[in-house]
Amino acid sequence: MSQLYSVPEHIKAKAKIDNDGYKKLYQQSIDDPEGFWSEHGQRITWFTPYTKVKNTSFEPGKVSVKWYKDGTLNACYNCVDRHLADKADKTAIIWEGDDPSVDKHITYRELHKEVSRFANGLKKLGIGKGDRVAIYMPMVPEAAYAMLACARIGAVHSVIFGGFSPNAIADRINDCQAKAIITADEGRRGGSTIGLKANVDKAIADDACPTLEHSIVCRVTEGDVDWTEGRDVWWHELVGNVSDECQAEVMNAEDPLFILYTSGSTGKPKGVVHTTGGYMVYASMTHEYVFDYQEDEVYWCAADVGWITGHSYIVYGPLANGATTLMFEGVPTYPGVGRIGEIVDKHKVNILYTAPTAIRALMAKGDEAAKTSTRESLRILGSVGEPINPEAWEWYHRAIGNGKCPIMDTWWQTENGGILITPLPGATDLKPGSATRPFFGIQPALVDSEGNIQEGEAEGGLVIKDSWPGQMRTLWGDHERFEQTYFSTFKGMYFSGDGARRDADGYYWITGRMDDVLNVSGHRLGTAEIESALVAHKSVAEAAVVGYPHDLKGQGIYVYVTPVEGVEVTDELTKEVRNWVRSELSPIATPDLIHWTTGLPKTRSGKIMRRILRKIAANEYENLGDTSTLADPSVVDSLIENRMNK
Ligand code: 6R9
Repeated sequence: MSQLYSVPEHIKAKAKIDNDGYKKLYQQSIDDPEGFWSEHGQRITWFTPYTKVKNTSFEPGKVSVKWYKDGTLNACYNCVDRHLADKADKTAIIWEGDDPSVDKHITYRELHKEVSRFANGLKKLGIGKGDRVAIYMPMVPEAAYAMLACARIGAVHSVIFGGFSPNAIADRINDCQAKAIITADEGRRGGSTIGLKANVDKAIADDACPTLEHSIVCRVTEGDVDWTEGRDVWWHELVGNVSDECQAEVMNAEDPLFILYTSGSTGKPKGVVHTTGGYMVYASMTHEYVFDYQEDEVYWCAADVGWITGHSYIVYGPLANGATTLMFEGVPTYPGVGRIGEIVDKHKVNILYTAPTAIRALMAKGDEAAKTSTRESLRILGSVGEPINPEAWEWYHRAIGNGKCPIMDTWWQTENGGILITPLPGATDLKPGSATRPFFGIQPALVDSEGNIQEGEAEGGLVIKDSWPGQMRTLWGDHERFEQTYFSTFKGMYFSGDGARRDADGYYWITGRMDDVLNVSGHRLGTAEIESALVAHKSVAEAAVVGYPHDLKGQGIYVYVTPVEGVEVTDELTKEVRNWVRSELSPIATPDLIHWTTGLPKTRSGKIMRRILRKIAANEYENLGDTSTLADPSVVDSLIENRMNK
């Protein structure tokens, strides 16, 4: 039995919701979703009020998700303009540079000016409502300005994580037919620079992205860049002589706000589409309640804007709530392992939301990470991205939170728009490793392989039985794949792809992905994507990729490859293949272990038996299951014999 951490008195005293409050509101949200979301939709400022609230169906063949469908609003207006009346001089964004001596405070008034100017700049280039704009930026305030400026003029942004390589950039631009990309000369991270514009140049060279007309470049490091006249334009020149005023476009609640690509179990990344009204309601409401955000607190989500966590909990949620949100350019371990705590002390951070992978990296250094700071300002901690193991949870609680800050272990996905399963600071007693209970309006269930709902204490596939406002609406340009991916495994329910267990108290424990998706340091990667990068190498004939338990990364990438006939396998080649994946896809997809083999375990119909490969990678040789259907069972023995060491 793990220890139970009850709600600390000092948290309870201030909290917006206690346990009775949670139970009452939750019940109301399930008994009367229409009434509940009609009331809470009011937290957003609407240009035209909605009369419709929930129009959703999970019915096979007719999956459709619409919320507030006759309301109109603008997401940027909600994040910026509506705070000018009473919070113009409040800090909206605290930006902390990679270099610890550099930071910047941006007020809501300044944010309004910067965003409006850039929005006018975009308009000058002929970008408008409905156009898609890719954003490939480092963690600088301009990344947030760019997102908000798109939202202001009704353009649909698609942020591409700054760690992706040229091929991945090109795929994403082409899938959504982006008209422009916003990038920077270079980004800074952990004391080094990354040539972002150079990556974009490579991605779009030779007319590889035919829809792309403009590349807008923000000057960040002043590093040298190549320049293509007519296509490339400097951000600062674009906004050189534009007005500070830009009317926010009137958008329908169901107009797309952004597309964000994420990995699935098949090769091609999926363009997850989020729309405006429901997303804003859900992002802002979860931000307020999950972190018990109180006026004048400093809130820091240490994610990257390239991921959904950055969208919902650095930009849209906190800014919609008029909060002060901290944006950090660097990494938790630079210049030293104490950086997170130092930033907390420097800016008096009250709420810190980060990922287990960062926590484990600091924990690996003993208590070094806590030595250079007091972190006395901290009140609430958060965790997201992967299961947090109880040891890391306890360490985070003790060493970072000084034993007094409750940890919100938040489970959710790109597809969900916002947090689905989570404690609330003033309401939930905590169990290390459990994401605990559903947020308002969320009906999780556990199903067996036939889709039968399991009651009470149980384990199974984690599904959500009904819609919530922040849910994705479709996959860009492929509604059929959307239905197929999320609603066909268990008919009439949204299937998350994760497995979970529910204990006797009704608490949920996420057990991890049930499909071919890896979670490496909190980054989602499809094994198929890595495999297609591998087989694109001239010496690789066939590849199979699986995850294995990794102390720091959560999951490591274990690669089985067969060489092309006649190719000699050398250390040099292994290195080359590893670097190839880095540059073809992304450094985050770098294989940890590369296992050359002359054969892969296949069924007689030619399917690779990944179940076996996963077991071998995890060093679990007993219980390999039935290998009798293999075309050549001897392959397994040879794989075991040559298993790569950790
Ligand atoms: C927000 C985000 C989603 C996948 C998800 C699950 C894993 C996220 C978790 C968690 C256990 C948590 N995941 N939070 N697992 N406990 N608190 O991370 O979105 O990048 O789409 O990843 O991450 O496996 O399915 P995304």
